[in-house]
Amino acid sequence: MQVKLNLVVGAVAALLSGAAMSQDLVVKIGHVGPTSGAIAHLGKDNELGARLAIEELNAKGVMIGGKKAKFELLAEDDAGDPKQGTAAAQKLVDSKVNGVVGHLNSGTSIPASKVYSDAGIPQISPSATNPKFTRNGYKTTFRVVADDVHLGGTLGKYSVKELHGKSIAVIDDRTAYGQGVADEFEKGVKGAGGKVVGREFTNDKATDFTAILTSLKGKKPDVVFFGGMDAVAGPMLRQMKQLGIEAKFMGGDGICTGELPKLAAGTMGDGQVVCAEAGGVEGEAKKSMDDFKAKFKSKFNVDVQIYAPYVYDAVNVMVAAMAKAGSAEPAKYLPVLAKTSGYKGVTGVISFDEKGDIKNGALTLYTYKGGAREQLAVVR
Ligand code: ABU
Repeated sequence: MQVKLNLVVGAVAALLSGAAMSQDLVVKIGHVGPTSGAIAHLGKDNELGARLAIEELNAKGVMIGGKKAKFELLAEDDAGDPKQGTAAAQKLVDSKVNGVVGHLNSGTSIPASKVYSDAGIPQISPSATNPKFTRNGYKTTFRVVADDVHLGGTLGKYSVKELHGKSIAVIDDRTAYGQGVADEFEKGVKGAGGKVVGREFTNDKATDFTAILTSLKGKKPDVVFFGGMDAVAGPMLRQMKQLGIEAKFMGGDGICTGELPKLAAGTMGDGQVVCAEAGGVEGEAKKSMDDFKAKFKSKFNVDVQIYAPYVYDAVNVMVAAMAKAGSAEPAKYLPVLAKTSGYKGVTGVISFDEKGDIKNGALTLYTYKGGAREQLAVVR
């Protein structure tokens, strides 16, 4: 008798748990960044931002259309390479993801945006800053950071007005990001009445800059701007020191990372480097960013490099739109995502304009002292 009763109880419990499971809604969020290669430290930083958001959302329990959502992260590595970027995008589309956060680089985010657009899948980049990313007319494309027109232009003006640069040299790595931000920097310099005395280029895998630095040294630059990433900027700083080039060194968000002092192997002078993150918070809003960084460190035992908080916000903005739309189906929540307005994230307030760009995006200017990044100013 007791055995029969146990069987019945077990069967009912199994049925109930099966019913509960069938009520759950599995929501797949794709993430893509370079988790291998020279800037793997930045790709991993971004991916951890996504992991943290997903873990918290699952722990909190989010209801979408009356069902409890179970979020799954599908993380892909594009190695910062445009071809691998589109392959990773297609893989995520084939896996029927509900949305994508990424990619990290402009050079991968731009070609991948067509793949997502063709599939009708929303994509939010947390860090791609080339303006072209949101200018292809795709309704699925969003970003939560300021673009290189703002970033490069502001740094160009800063080099003339604040650093009092008289002879400014520009180098870029010929990527979509590096060349684009360097072009905007140059426009900013000229707009502020400054003079660009030389322009050189390298590539994003180069390690020896002796020839271009020697050529620029002859022009006696007091500021050198580099459009590219920290993995190239670090060795470039080392070689500037070896060649006795005493200039200030500037760059965009690609060099403005926690890793830069290590990559430069102690050759950066205090205050020598000035760079900008394509976002930022000030005043009371700074606490949420600081709290995020402390939580990130305690969970993963590593410091935020730069864009993990923006990835975290991008995932949460996407999920907020799903919850509001009552559906994780891309076609249903996309119009709600596009209307995102006044979302309070750890990186500040997020509202999208008609192109999918963040409205009123901020920049944070930094320098480095004693091997640590130090905030100079937040500008809009
Ligand atoms: N924004 C700097 C790094 C990513 C990119 O735009 O390529």
